[in-house]
Amino acid sequence: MKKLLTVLLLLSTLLAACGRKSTATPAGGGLPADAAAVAAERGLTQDDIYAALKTYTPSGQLDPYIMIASGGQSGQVLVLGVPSMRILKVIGVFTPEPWQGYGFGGSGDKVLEEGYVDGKEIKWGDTHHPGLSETKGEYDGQFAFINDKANARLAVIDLRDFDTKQIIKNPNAIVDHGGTFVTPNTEYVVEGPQYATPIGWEYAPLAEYKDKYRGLITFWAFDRLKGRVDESKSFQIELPPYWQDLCDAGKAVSDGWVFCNSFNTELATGGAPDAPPFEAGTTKNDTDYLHIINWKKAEEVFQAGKAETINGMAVIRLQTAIDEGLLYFTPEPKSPHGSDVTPGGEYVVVGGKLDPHVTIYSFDKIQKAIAAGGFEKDQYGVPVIPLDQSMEAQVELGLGPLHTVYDDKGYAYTSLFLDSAVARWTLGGPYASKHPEQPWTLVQKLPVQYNIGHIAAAEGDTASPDGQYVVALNKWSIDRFANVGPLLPQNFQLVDISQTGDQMKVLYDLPIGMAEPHYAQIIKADKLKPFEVYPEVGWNPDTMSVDPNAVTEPAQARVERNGSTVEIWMVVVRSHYTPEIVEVNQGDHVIWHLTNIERQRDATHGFGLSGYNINLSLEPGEAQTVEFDATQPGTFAFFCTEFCSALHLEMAGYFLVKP
Ligand code: K7E
Ligand code: CUA
Repeated sequence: MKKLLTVLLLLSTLLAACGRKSTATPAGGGLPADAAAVAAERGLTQDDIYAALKTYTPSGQLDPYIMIASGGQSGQVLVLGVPSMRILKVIGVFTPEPWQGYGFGGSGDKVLEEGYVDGKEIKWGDTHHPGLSETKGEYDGQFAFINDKANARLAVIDLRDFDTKQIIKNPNAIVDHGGTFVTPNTEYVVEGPQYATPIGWEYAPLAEYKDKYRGLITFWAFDRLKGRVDESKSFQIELPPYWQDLCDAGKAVSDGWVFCNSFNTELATGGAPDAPPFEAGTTKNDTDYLHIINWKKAEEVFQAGKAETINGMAVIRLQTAIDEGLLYFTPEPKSPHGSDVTPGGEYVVVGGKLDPHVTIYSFDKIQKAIAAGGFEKDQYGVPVIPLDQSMEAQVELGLGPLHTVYDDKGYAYTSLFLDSAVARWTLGGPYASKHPEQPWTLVQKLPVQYNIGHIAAAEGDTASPDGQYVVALNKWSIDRFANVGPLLPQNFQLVDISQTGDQMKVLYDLPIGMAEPHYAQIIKADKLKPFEVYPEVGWNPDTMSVDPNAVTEPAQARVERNGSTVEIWMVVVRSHYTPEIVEVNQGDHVIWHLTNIERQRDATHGFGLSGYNINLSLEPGEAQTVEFDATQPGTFAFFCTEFCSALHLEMAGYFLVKP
């Protein structure tokens, strides 16, 4: 509040100096007269004015943070500015996206085809957890990854052009969840499982659940130079058919390890009314198992050839994982969700949907317990570390704790789904000196609107979180926005965490009216170095190099016929396509190369071809190739779909297909 008053004081002094009258009013408390009048007229409180000042971003001013958010059932990824909460981009990932011309004839088609399941097109995805690439545990701004829970797929987005470059279908899983997250140097992008199926999802009756169904965690090796996952260097670990849920990678002291919560250690198979329904069957036990996985050792085991190849993918069998000491369990209460490693890697925090506590595990204690050995085993033979040997603390927060993120002040923030609140609580150990409160205690519960799922913090999953903002990703919005029918938007709420103690405040509501996002990561904007225009004319965004078929000036544009193949080299620049008229015979095979030779920022042209489902976005410098058979005879128009100039409507041509 002190800061606010200083700002307001400064404002009124400035305005007074300009010869304008400034009168304090109860609503505005030192606001200049006209601003105070607006505040009074709109019924704004001091808190509202504070929130406005914290989020208002004047035209042309840029946000200090960029949020990469899941796009849920749209299969896409959202890019937002923080704190303005302006949506900057929607990236087509698992589904075609017309604005970017993604999936309508250009290079995006190839990427989407990589995501086909058994050769069949999948028309949707359900993105859950974006993961930014890291170097030494810090976001490096190079790549973003995201999973498709619905079909067990993973996508790679290159942050040089915010374009999806690769989709991988997991050959052994049909559904996933606990991904994506990266190891501290992005050695691996990890995809955790969810609903167990037989490996390769072949048919097996539920009566054989215990023997045939399995969980499967995948370590996708990432080749940074190529900007692609290298499947030949990737491996999986077979897990018991407990429903593994959320995972996180260890860092610093716990680098080399991965932690996944799970539920359904009951091995429930549903089937009400003859058997308990899933929601009862999977919550019978008071505890499930936190999975503690040694990925560095698993990598050695894989490289030593101790994995089996299943559907072309290396799988470390469960028995091998046990024998080699790759997998340990420790109990976690109750109906767990979330698994979040602290910035220094010392602790793992797990929420329990049906337990009012978060449970904090000590990596150090876990290591000591593993060294001492002598554990009981679970029914599959996996060693179980007793809770009193792994747990550091429990903090009672309230109802429905799910996910936890961190800041720079030694606080943790946990989403409380049932309480609809963000809980701020204190970390202990090396973090205790950073805050004035007792370690491991609840500091504040801030109501949010409503039913918060994930929570995201500025630089929150790094070794050094920032601590200005968290964003509550609320599942319900109920009364927050104008009624637009029974399907309501989600609500992203920006929360100010810049002050210590119980001073968290909700600053801003952003309705998300296109799907239910799950998770987001927030990166410092200056870590991103995207292209302003493609670096050279003729740039192929797939190979990230100049395309051999690019043409750089209108003189090179041409049409060549070779038998029944017609090849076109087209130049695209304001406000003209060269050539403007293309005539082929019905049945000809058409290969159409287009190059946007513009060098000015924002000078994007589209290329829409009526009747042929072809639609490209050609950003400055970009080259694309479309290939198709001219099966439909007739007269077709192609035209620019971006209003690029005063003569944009004239940027058009005819495609004539002679019967
Ligand atoms: Cu990360 Cu929504 Cu997939 Cu929790 S899940 S809320
Ligand atoms: Cu080019 Cu409109």
